[in-house]
Amino acid sequence: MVGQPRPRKRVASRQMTEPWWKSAVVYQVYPRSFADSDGDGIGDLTGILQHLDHIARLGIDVVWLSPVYRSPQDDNGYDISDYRDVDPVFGTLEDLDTLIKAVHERGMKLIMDLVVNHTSDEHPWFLKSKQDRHNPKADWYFWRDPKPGTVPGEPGSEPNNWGAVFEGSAWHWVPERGQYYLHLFSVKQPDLNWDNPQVREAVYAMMRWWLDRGVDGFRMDVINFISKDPGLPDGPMTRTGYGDGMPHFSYGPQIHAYLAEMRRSVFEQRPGSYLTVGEMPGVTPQQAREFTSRDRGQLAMVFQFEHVALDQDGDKWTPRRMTVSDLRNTLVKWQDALAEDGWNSLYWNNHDQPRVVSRYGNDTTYWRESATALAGVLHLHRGTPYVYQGEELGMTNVPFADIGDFRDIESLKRYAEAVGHRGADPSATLDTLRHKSRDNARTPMQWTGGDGAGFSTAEPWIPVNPNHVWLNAAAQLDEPTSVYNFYRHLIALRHREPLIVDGTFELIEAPSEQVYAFRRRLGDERIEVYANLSDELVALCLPDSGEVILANYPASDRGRDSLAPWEIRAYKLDS
Ligand code: TEU
Repeated sequence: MVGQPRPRKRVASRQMTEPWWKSAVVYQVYPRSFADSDGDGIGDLTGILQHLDHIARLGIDVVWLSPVYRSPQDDNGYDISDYRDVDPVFGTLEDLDTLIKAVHERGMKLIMDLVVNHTSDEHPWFLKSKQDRHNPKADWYFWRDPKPGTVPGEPGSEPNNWGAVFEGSAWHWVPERGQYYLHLFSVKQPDLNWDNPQVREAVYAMMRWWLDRGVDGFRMDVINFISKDPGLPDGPMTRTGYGDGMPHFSYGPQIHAYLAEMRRSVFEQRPGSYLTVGEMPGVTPQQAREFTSRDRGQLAMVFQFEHVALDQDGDKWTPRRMTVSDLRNTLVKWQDALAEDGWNSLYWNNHDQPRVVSRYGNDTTYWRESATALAGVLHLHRGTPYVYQGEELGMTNVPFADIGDFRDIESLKRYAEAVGHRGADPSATLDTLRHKSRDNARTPMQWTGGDGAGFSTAEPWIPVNPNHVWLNAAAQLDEPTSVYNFYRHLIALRHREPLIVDGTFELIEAPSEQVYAFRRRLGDERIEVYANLSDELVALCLPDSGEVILANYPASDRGRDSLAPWEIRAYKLDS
């Protein structure tokens, strides 16, 4: 399926004054689940190459590749044992060079995932570090003695009370050293000690090496966790029986210093302009503005989490009803906070989030309408939109049959902890996983309605969603009203209308709680967006002039004084 390279022209005038990434749309590929070229049931780099035209045809500017580095795959590649090589499961370094070249030939850019809060416990740095307390890498990770007066290695002797994201304590005992090491995620993901200048320089050198290889930037995994409060104090107790360390590492004392140093050591030396997006759980609008401000320029943008936490109460396993007002208030707050300075990223989905059409939309009766309405709302905001593989088809959550269908370390640990240790009801626990498991995002990309969804000729590493028989790329490419063509139209619109990139944002007060309406304005032009985010028809007055530039219902069905369930309409008007 590799076609001829298709160099594309871009609006040149504005790009001279703005960084290019402000008018870009990014597509995230999760390589394990995108396309399997060699029939082992696992996606790979050649599979991505073979389907690159799917991404190019959508109008995408940047491909973000989730990790393909050498890795024991404890957390599907977010546990890296060699930053300068490709894991054999995905191919070779040459395959990656070929992919980078093919991406560039199509007028697109490629950014890599940078996972440097932690390495794998199989990384040579860690293997060295754990040997004893005096080796040259002894201080490259967080090593601490057991709590005084306790039995080393026994529960209760951990250096502090922090829990790990993937269950249990954040500390692991290593008899060789007679010490614990810190792992905020799995036990196979030890945290790097960024307070050691050698660690920082090793990371920067690796980043320069990738830029030399031709990559155009980085998505930086939990980059706000790299600076920890010295002393690593206990955190407030949570329902898990462990303390929450977030207050002591999510915005640590050196975070600005380290990101500024990274900017100087890696990016400022070069003539190009790079897309850097920092994944930052817990980041506030004010902090995001500091990280992305024009003056500091530490990062191009950050991924915040507030709008994807509205259906949970504290932790992700405790559900709460999301309301349209919550969603609107959150999105508006972020638009306002970064209006004058800084820049937003815009996303519904990624490899960690359940599918948005199942989560905030209606994936049965109004599947197409809600998938397109949510897409339209997001893409017409100010910021850089991200599309996660399959989102452009309206892919849904997955009816996982039992725990044997899940693969994600987080889901498996959660189940073992809840059912195995706490005696929770297995079927209730499974139900929570069906709603919130990261595996919802990780089932194979649905290319066709055939066996294996066109993803693989072998049995895929994780089951295919049964709805691939009707929900797939082949069924949507030539169907004008498909979710895919709606995304294509949205991306083209952004590239055509400077006001979607640069225009100001303001909320339009709507008569119904279920309607989200907003205005974008630039010079004497404006766009008004009206979206009904509910299953009910709502009455409201819509503009009686202007051009409808976006709609998900046919013209013949559009009323002037109402919006049908999940209807979205955008008007272009002269002020
Ligand atoms: O995720 C960081 C993170 O804190 C969360 O998104 C987390 O994975 C999820 O919400 C748990 O409920 C990043 C990566 O995106 C994720 O895939 C990795 O597992 C994690 O870091 C560790 O590298």
